[in-house]
Amino acid sequence: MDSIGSLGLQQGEGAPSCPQEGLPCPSNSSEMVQECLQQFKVTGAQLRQIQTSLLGSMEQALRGQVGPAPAVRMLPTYVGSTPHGTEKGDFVVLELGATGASLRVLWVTLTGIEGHKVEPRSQEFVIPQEVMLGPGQQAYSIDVVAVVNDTVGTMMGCEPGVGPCEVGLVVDTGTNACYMEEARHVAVLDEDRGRVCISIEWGSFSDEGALGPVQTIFDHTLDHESLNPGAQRFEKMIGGLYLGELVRLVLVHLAQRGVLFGGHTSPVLRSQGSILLEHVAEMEDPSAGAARVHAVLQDLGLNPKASDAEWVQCVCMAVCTRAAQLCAAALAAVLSRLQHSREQQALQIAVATGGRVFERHPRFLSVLRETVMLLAPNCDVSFIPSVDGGGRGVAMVTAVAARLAAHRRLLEETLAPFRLTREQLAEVQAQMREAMAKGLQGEASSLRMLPTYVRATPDGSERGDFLALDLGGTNFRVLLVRVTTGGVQISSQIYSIPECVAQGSGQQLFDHIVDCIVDFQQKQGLSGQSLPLGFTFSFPCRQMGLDQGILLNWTKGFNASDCEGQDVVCLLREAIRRRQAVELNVVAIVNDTVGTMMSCGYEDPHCEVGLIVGTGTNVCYMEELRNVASVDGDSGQMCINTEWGAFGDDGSLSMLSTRFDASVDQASINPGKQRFEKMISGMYLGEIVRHILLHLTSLGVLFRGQQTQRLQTRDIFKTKFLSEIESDSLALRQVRAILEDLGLPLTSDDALMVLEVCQAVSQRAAQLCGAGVAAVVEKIRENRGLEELTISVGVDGTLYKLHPHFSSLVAATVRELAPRCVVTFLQSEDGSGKGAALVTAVACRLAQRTRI
Ligand code: 0WK
Ligand code: BGC
Repeated sequence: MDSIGSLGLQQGEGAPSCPQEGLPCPSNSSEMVQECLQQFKVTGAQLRQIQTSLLGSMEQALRGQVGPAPAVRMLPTYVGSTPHGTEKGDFVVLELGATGASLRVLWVTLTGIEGHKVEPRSQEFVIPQEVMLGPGQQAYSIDVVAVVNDTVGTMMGCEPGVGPCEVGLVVDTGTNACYMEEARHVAVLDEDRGRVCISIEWGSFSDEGALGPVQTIFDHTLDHESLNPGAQRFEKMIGGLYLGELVRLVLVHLAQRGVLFGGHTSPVLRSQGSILLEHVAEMEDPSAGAARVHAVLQDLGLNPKASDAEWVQCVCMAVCTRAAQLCAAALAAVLSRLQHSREQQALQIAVATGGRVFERHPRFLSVLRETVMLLAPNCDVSFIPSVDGGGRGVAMVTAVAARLAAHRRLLEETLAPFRLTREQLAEVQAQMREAMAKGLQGEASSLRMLPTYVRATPDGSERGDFLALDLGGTNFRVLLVRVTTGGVQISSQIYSIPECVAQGSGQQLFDHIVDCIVDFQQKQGLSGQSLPLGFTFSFPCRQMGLDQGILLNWTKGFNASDCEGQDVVCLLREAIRRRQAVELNVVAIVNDTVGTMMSCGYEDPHCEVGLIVGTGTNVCYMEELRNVASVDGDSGQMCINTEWGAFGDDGSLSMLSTRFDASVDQASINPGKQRFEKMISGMYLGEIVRHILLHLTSLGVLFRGQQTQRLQTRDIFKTKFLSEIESDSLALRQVRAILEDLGLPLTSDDALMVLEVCQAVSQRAAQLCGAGVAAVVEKIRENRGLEELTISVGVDGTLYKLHPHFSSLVAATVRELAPRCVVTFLQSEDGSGKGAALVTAVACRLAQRTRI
């Protein structure tokens, strides 16, 4: 028999049904109370079911899935960051309905100085009933910057020092929580990076399957009699507005069964809402003692016996314990969601708590904490009471929004020079064409357009075993290349060139090279054999023949003495001579661009351009001999090594050069040289990013303005970090991990901005590279007077190969600037060592033919 139902308490009237004289005996009384209290007991399994069901609803709502209305709303709040502690300013905050029918106006001053807090000044205004229930519109002119849910204000009001508060939990009149979700998981938001605060609105959670078993007759009565029957069912089991009412309904129920207060109720006790949260908190407060309970019950017009007071305390405890446990189950669902969205098994997080239930109720937080530890054992949760409810938090939301906007503006200003327009890229293309033409004619030009004496790409008839050296990239390699009818077999060995050797004496460098060759020959069982050798030497050389190349200047961190102006082949041969008992036949010296073109040309005869974007950058291509003033002959072609790395050394790129490029150039071992290379290649992009990060830190935009020793360290920000950070598959958390390994004290906002800096720097590099390739292929098309040119470009280099977007950005820029050229980019598999061997093979074939 459902007593509460049949009593029809709609009007809030509670007439006693059981006759006084028929009062149950004490033992039955306690059973009847126990039976009542039992209804509020929630099992671990039930709490887990609520946790799972709520998590399911949260994820369904995040996916924006239609279908049975998700029980929770998951509302994006557009708060994309938590406080840094650098926020400052004066803010007016309006707080509506925090404590029922009131409006609080606050003046909040944020100093931006850690630990230095200015107490907000505030005033509370009661909202007249007619306004509360009135039309709700009153005309005032205030520049509203942010409208914030109290959970968000609570989360944002957290002292930054205690570690990022990324969950806001309010149990006040009502209850709700918010948390920082990965933006890419929020379907309604078209964002794939960063975070956004989501207001869960879990008050409306009402999954019958999960909640049904823990709802009591009192919950149903309360809901039935509420202003919004059927709605906010979860809130009505937790919120401060309802705890007192639940207790009241239980007390009326027990009183009418003669179990409490001698079977008597009172008009006050029968009045809806007569028991407030404060009453419950007081009556339950062990320090208050029975006397206080008596006093409260007497205020309710009751005449309690000692046992009544104890039972009433038990009822209060039962109702509030359940509320705290249900709240814990919901919070555990949020923690599980955070573990999911951050792919973190173990989660350490701070939860900001706010609301009168936390402030007033003696045990709510401890029951909540214990239950969360049971339901989310892998989460290390610290609960941070919000200092002044939402006020400071709301000001913080506005301040953070203002900080983000200001930082965004400064970031855009800093990166604007890296965002090249089509016009600027077309200008680079035109400038490069002009420099190419001048270089070919031997006129002053930053492009030296060096003849390579490679007149043809392989025709597949090459055969034999060749040694090849590959110097100038990330690795120095010695290779054995076997060219047979079945194709090309390569075995190679990587050797290091220590910085002290690369920047030591030329003799030391070439002796080191010969040592490596000898070591390789021994390992390959080639000792004593004098195989034809092709030398990929990736530095600007003026060649007078295939096996003669004068080093014009070192680049890429090499600076060995007594080499510039020398014939590199001679330097190698002298080193071979110094190392007795070694015989090597140096046949050809080629640039790595040429080696790459030849290597790819062996597979694709359309390959007539070689491009390197690695430690350095450069391009070569097959030019019509008639256009090469420094080489006799008007027919046929010759491969030209443009040495475009030096493009702009005459100042023609100054319109694009930024203060960061200037810093990198000044700190390099060849200031003023290789300006184009220093905007594009792997040796420099990391340094450009580092200088930008230093600048943004000095503006307070990054790392809370804290300059770190690590970031001041040259070359600490490797270019490979750009490729890693920009990889689409990397969640922001992994970006943070890379930066944390660098000892940078960063927030997720910082990680997002570092990502944008990397994107801007690598995009400019790829576009400039694309503008250069467009100039070269357009030159070839015009050379051949073609309407449309189909051509392949052989490419090598770590940056081009490993960066997630570089190659597609280069191709897109070429399509944009050379629409009449159909360009295929072929990534070289075997490096230019194979190309050097093929050049040697062609030379040997041609030499043999002349000998016959
Ligand atoms: C691999 C080639 C080598 C070239 C290098 C450039 O075999 O000749 O110098 O690519 O790329 P890096 O190693 O500088 O990234
Ligand atoms: C060198 C070129 C080389 C390029 C790519 C530049 O620094 O000057 O000769 O082709 O790097 O390795």
